[in-house]
Amino acid sequence: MTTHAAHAAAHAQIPARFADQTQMQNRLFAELSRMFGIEVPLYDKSLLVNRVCNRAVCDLLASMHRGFAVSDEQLDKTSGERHGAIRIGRPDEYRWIARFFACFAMQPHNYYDMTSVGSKSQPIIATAFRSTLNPEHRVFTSLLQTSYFDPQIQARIEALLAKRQVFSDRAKALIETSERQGGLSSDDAADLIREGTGRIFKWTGRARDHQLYKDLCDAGFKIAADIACFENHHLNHLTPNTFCMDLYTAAMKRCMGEMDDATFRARAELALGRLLTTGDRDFLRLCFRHLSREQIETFATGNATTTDVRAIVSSLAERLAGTDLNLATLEHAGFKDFTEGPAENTPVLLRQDAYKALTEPVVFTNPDGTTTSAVHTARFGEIEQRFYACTTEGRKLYDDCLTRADAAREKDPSLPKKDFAAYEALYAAPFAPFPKTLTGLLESELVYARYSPTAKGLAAKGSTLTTNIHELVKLGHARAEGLRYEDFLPVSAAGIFASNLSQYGTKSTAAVKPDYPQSLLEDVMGKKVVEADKVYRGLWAASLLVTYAELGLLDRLPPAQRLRLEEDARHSPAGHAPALEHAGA
Ligand code: OOG
Ligand code: NI
Repeated sequence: MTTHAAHAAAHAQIPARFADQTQMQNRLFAELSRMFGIEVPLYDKSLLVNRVCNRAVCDLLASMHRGFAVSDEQLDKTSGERHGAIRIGRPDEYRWIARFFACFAMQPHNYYDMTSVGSKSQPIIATAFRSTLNPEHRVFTSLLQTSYFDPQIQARIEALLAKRQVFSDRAKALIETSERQGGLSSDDAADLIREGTGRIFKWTGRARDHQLYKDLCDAGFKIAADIACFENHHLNHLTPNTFCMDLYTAAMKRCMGEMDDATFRARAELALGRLLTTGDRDFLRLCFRHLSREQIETFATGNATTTDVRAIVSSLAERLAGTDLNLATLEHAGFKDFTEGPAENTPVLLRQDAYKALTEPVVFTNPDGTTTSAVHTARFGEIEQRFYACTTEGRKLYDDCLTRADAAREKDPSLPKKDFAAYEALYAAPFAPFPKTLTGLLESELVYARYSPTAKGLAAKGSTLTTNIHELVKLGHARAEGLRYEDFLPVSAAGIFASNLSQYGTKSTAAVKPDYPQSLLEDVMGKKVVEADKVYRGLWAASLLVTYAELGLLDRLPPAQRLRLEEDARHSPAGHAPALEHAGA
């Protein structure tokens, strides 16, 4: 299937007798979150911490923007976004997983070759399943590459993996039904979701072959042990979104007993205080996608001050001191010392942080029928905050800045704990080339936006002559909405594998490390990977063409520029291609 056809299929009209696939997706992730909350009490509590922090952010935003209000119900909905991570052992299992997610309108986006990220490399290739447009949920899905290892280890891993059946016959039948009919009845949809939470993604606390597990871990192949010795594709983590990363991480450290009340208040006042400048209309649009740009423009500017910040932090601090949020009483391995991704003041791509992997009891059944009680450390508690999607130039700049920031951090890894302010300044310095506002980022062409004409622009149609989009925005004839980054970052992901395996990387022990091209994973799935960058660029280009057309400026565009935009717009998801004929071209 071509990328285009894949989009068309993903957005094809589903007949009403079938369950809506987006609703199925929301249901699946709500149920997975419930399942994970029961499996891991610390995760459940971390959701509560996130909720009270997000509420605090909303309270501040409400005093900054008159008319802005988020009900508890809406907050729960907005905070329901999740990304999961699973690790698959066999290619045939991976194909079933791809087919399973397709039932929920989730398609593979981007290819991540984790075997070639330097010293952090893992024997893993991956893609992320998500909806192409407005995704709320994603699953980073890894496939173990046994050819990364020497033939002996490879054979032992494959022999053990060959003995499991993760998908029940019922699950397979439901997936086939969905493919044949083009959807599932609501009863069948509920059954398929139950297959997910009751079996496919469930943590059972049972594993197989303790000798192999030990041999793999001792040899440094912890990721292979995490995959091969278990009975199914248990969730490694299920990550919610925060509106304010630094507020959340401080709150978690406070609740987990790593930070005293005074330090928490200072940290929280700093984080929320920064929102007084950064929490503008663009920020509202980024966090609250149920609000349209037009609705947001009706909000009047409030007069929030640091006094409001202090009051909000004060009641948040009291809430966190509640006995129900005393997470120090739960067994845990602490919170990470620093956040992955761009510096706090640079709103691009995504920032991620986590409480470290928990050590959980596991009972192994051995080949001779005996059992061994042991522990396994892999599942951890990630959090993320998403910002703007970068252009190719933006991404290159990000990668450069990150390399320098990482190097600066590695010179003194204890700095975040010793002197947080000094650490923040050190880490932010390499990101200085990035403008810090959406307008600045767009004018430097480092991020993507979706443009549209304003009423003022339409009224002035014919009188403006510039085709410079930034000029048009300044004149108030067009508006921009930053496109949110919906994917993952290979270097951050490598850091995540590293931190939850407490191991930097896994070296290949094959005679010659094989290459792992994208086509390998596409052959496994029997479908193409959607190139997310082309989609962001397509949405950007299509919106520009419509804007120019509606403002009567299309004919003024230099022909080469117009041709390039039309070329790029072809990758805009189906149903969102510019309707130029109707737009007065
Ligand atoms: C997946 C690591 C990638 C992320 O957020 O980048 C990931 C894993 O640990 O299995 O989840
Ligand atoms: Ni993750």
